[in-house]
Amino acid sequence: MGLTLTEKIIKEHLVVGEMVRGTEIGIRIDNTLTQDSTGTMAYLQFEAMDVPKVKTKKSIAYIDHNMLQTGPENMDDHIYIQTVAKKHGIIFSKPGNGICHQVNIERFGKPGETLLGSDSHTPTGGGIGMLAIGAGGLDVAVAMAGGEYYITMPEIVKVELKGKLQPGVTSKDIILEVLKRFTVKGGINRVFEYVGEGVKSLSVPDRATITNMGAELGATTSVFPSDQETKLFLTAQKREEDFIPLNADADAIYDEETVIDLDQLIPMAAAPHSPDNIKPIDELEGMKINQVAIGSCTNSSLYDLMKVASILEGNTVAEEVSLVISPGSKQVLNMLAENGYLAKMIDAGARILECGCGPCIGMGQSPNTKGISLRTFNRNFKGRSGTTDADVYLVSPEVAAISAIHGVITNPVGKVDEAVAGVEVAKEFKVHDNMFVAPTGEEVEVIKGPNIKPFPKTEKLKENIHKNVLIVVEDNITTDHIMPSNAKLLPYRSNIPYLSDYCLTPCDPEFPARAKEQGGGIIVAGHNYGQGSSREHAALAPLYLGIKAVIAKSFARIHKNNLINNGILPLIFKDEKDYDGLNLGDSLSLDNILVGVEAKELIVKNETTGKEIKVVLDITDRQKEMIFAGGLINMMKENK
Ligand code: MIC
Ligand code: SF4
Repeated sequence: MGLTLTEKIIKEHLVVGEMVRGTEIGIRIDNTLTQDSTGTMAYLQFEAMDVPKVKTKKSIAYIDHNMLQTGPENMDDHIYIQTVAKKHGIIFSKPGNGICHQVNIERFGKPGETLLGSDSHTPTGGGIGMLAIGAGGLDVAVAMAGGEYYITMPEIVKVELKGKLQPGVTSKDIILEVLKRFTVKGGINRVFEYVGEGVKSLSVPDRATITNMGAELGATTSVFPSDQETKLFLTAQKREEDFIPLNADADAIYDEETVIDLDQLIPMAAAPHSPDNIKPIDELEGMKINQVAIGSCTNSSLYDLMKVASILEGNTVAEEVSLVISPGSKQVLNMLAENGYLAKMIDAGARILECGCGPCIGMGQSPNTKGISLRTFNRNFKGRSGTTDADVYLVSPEVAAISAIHGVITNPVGKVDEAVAGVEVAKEFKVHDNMFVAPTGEEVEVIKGPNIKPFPKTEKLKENIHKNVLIVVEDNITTDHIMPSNAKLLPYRSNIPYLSDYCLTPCDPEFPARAKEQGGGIIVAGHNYGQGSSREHAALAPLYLGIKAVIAKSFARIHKNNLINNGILPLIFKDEKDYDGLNLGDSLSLDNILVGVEAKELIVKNETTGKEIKVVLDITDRQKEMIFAGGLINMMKENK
């Protein structure tokens, strides 16, 4: 029986378990990446493991999120990461070098290898044929220390691409189509594997847009074959030696198949406030816009930005529109400067930002009150832009650029064909790796500024929990709700006590105060709780506030792992209807917890209503041990 590409890479890296769908497997991690806003916690945890040098092939620490530096906190974090990286054998990518996923695919991505990153968009690496997975910082720290990474052996979805995209339609529209079909929770414990004739016509940057935004499906990852296009890209990056051909066997067996006819695809947008709220551009055409933001790890490659520049050339951004462009990397910006495309953008009236995440994570450029913002990014959760009542539409660079000129949402088909016709992926990239700092092996003093506070400690699981319901939230609550990030909060990613005062405030501003007053409690949630980012802070802040358990209809993969890693019980309603019976302030009793966790089924008594409900723990035996120990670090200490 043939193997899928995913199975082939997993087989090469399998350390624990067998490739049986739904069972837990441990895989060897070749490479890791961190970024600054999850990195400080990851490195504090790595330091606690007492491992002198990382054991991976390559580990890279990027600075790309917190770059506004409105106070000393950001740069304190950068210096901590730079010094800790140098000490432990980690390559440091200086601020300004670019967004981790864009730079990683340019300079380090290697077909057939594994990559674990403390950022949910790490699957971008699947565009170059890697098995690239996002995780919490602690899991990345363990991988840097040589430990395997555990996942549920995923189901594998075959996405067959037929035909060829029409001018004005892009790879962004392919992933929007996949999101329309599968939704933001359709990818949990699944890998999306792209195959078929249509793959050949997609360049590596096109593919990376798709694998990047595959994160929005909740998928473990997405992957493309490594073929002639991959070889061309690696050769152009002067890394031809990193190429190996890789694809699925012709008789590989998939768990589900879907076919996308590229010829039929049309430009689309993800409408507010979810990446799966897909609408055809035609339906939105003519809507007045206030802002256009082009960039992010989804669409900031040289190829994308040259198309944008070509559309803008000779035009002027509409009077009432602010257009901001953030190039994905120093390589991209440098080449745009050299080939004159940067001048075309500036001339049209674009505001050029530095290479980084910027507006994607609300680090500046928040839209106006009730503003309409068109973004080439991957997430449009309510409030993520920094403006609570703004409406954010996610679109391709083509839609963004043409709409910026017209001042209204505009279908690019027939309007940009000529402009973008000549734009191709570079045959030779400008390679000058001078913003990477290599670890030298010398003695390094790790510098921790006053903003860097220790991560909260966890304790062994207790026999009973008697606590109140502190909040009841609906389906698809994101980690942006649980631990909001914006220009005001991102500087405090190393300071959990400070951040905890903002925990879940987009859902209920009183939550942190209530949690503190009652000495902790229980969160009740709907489906897909914790979707979105990998930020461990969405578990660490509740931990700090004394949250003992979350009872939900279902959980997103990374967030569930982060809860378990920190000793918080991720309980699932056995009967979903019981969600309706729990209300804010209800007093809950969980008794005989140790026995219940062992059996992976517990009884929750609602002392307020007198009703008993059943909840289950969908965890592996390894995770059970972690829950008993009160989290991963405690478990590691116990097993020493
Ligand atoms: C995001 O896009 O939400 C982030 C910011 O990159 C996060 C990481 C973080 O919260 O620091 C992610 O995607 O994991
Ligand atoms: Fe940065 Fe946005 Fe990408 Fe997250 S999604 S890594 S914030 S550019």
